[in-house]
Amino acid sequence: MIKMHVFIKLINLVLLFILLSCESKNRAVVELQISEFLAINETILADNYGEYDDWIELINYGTHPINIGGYYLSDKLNDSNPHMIPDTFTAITTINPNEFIILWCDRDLDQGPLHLDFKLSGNGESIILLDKDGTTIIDEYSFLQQSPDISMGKIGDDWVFMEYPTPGAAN
Ligand SMILES: [Ca+2]
Ligand SMILES: [Ca+2]
Repeated sequence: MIKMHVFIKLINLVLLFILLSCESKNRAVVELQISEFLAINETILADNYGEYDDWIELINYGTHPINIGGYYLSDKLNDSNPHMIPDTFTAITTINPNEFIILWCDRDLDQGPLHLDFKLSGNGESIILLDKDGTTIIDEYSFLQQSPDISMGKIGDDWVFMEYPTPGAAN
């Protein structure tokens, strides 16, 4: 009788272990988030070519460096041809824990690996960050009409307008 009791406990433990392993697999995420963007940039920040182009800020909220080379971004849901960040510029495309990276939405692909093949519409659209398979969504945000030099940033779980944008720094 006691042996059976121990056996059942053991089975329960095994089942719990299997359940927990499955759950952690389902929850596996890339610890990247879209943290801020500016769709109408007039005077806030210029790129490496002195151009006030639209920008997106990503944060690595994990505890390890993440190379965003090989990940995809798009301004459309279900984009069959999203833009892949080049994966041969590790030093430029790696974000350290709790740090940020600025991606330029300017279609100036000859200006470096942090320049994307789309611009942001001030009338509103979406920003989608995709995993290396080009289809799994890591993060996304759809926005409405924007104003010049006022960014939108994520504070906690909320997206808010930011009169004082903070590209490359915490919101
Ligand atoms: Ca540019
Ligand atoms: Ca920021």
